[in-house]
Amino acid sequence: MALPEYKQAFIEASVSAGALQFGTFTLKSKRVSPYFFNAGLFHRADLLRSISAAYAHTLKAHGESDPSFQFDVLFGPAYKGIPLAAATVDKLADLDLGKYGKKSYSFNRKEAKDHGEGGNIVGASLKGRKIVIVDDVITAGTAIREAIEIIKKEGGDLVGILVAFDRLEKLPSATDDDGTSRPSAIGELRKQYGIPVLAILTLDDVVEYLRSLGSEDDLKRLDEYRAKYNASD
Ligand code: OMP
Repeated sequence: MALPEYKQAFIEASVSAGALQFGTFTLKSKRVSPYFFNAGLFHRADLLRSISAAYAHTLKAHGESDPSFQFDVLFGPAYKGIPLAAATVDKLADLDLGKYGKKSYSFNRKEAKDHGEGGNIVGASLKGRKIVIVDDVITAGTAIREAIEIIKKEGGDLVGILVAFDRLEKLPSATDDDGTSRPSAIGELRKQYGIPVLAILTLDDVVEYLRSLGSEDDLKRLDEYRAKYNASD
């Protein structure tokens, strides 16, 4: 099946930005991965525009498939989520000003502030509002769970999660690379919170891309990694 145009454009932008890298990388979860997705590299204007367009189209498409899905605020966890949430809300307004023109973004401070406006949230207040988290990557789900805690503490109503890249990996455990199958980080979030967890790209898209390039070595290393960490659902 052909990929939607925005997805194809996003894969091409990821490659051109060098955001999709192959090699040996130690992840936050201590897993040693043969690839890494670095959303921090979308800093050039044309690349930022391509990632924000892909986020915005993903959200819009979900809203069209489920008209009951409504949100007020895109929350970008510090630091990497901050420009992503701001650029995405701007892009949504470009897509449909009537529908998205009054949506907001906000983010957390990493350090508490006790002067000026005070508080740990910059941008829209989360209290009583419907919130979508916009972040870069989900591996074991730790970063997203931290963001969820912030939203809870601020009295926000979490209605969805949107990431650029879902690595389709399983939840962490004490013996993380024991090869046993466990549920996916994203699947558990969906189940636990009963909300949509949306991704522009997943590992499956990368595998497809490598196949189209005929990169057998990278594919083999990815297969070995998947045998250890891929989720069972
Ligand atoms: P978890 O907290 O394990 O879900 O890891 C997600 C975070 O790891 C992301 O917010 C990134 O900071 C970082 N990361 C990437 O940016 N790209 C990757 O391909 C993998 C990771 C990672 O360390 O797992």
